[in-house]
Amino acid sequence: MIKISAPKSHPRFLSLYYRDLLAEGVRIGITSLQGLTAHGRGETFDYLIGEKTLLFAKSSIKATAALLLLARYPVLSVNGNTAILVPKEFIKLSNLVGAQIEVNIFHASKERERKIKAHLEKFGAGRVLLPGKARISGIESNRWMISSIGQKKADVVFVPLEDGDRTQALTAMGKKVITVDLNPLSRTAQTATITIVDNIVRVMPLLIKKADDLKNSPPEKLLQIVERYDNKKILSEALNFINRRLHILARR
Ligand code: PTJ
Repeated sequence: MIKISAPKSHPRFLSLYYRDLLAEGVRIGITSLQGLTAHGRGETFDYLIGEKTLLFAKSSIKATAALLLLARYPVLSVNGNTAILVPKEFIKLSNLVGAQIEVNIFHASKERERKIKAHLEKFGAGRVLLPGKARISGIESNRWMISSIGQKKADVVFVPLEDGDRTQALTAMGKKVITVDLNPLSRTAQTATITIVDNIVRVMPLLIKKADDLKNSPPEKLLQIVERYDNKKILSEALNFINRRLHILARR
């Protein structure tokens, strides 16, 4: 049972709730301590976009749903933050699009990997892959270790909440990479095939709904959605939105 420190009537209740959830994640050995600071970075950008799912994020969510449905072998990569924030949603999405779930963490800990796997299984996950002997070439962080029946085989990899070295390396291996990152300037946001600039807790239910809506669409329609999508344009829309919003707020 998570101990929530704020009353439900508090104007920032949701924000406090997710902080408590992450603190609980650290307490039960799922989330890294660094995950708390990463969340703080995300919160800053969430303030800048007004804590809403904006049109540019909706376009990315639609393209993500289409790409995951088209994928031959999609893999959803889970870390210590996403495991505690959206475990049920990860499982639902993996079932809907027929994707593998693979644990892949930056701050090395075999024990935390096992705990993340067990946590997802507790929520009903069928198969959760752990990093194995396969590797992502070109990176030196702990994330280089991957499963030979997970990311190694994947054509599309979903890697939310990371600002790092993996996206470019996966792209160099010929894979398409999707991320969720509130910071449109992060390395991962800038180099992914699709970047959803929004909070993961708002994204996952919308992504599940969109994948469900599109799941019986003909492949030509899904392909058209993916081909029309332009990530550079989406990132500049996000930055322009923040820029305009700050100008308006500063003039008040
Ligand atoms: O469990 P581990 O060891 O894999 O560690 C996970 C973290 C998240 C600590 C690790 O991947 C990391 O250090 O990530 P970064 O480099 O801080 O990048 C995380 C990115 O996600 C940042 O650009 C944040 O702005 C963004 N972010 C944080 N919280 C959210 C978010 N984006 C969307 N929704 C959030 N809730």
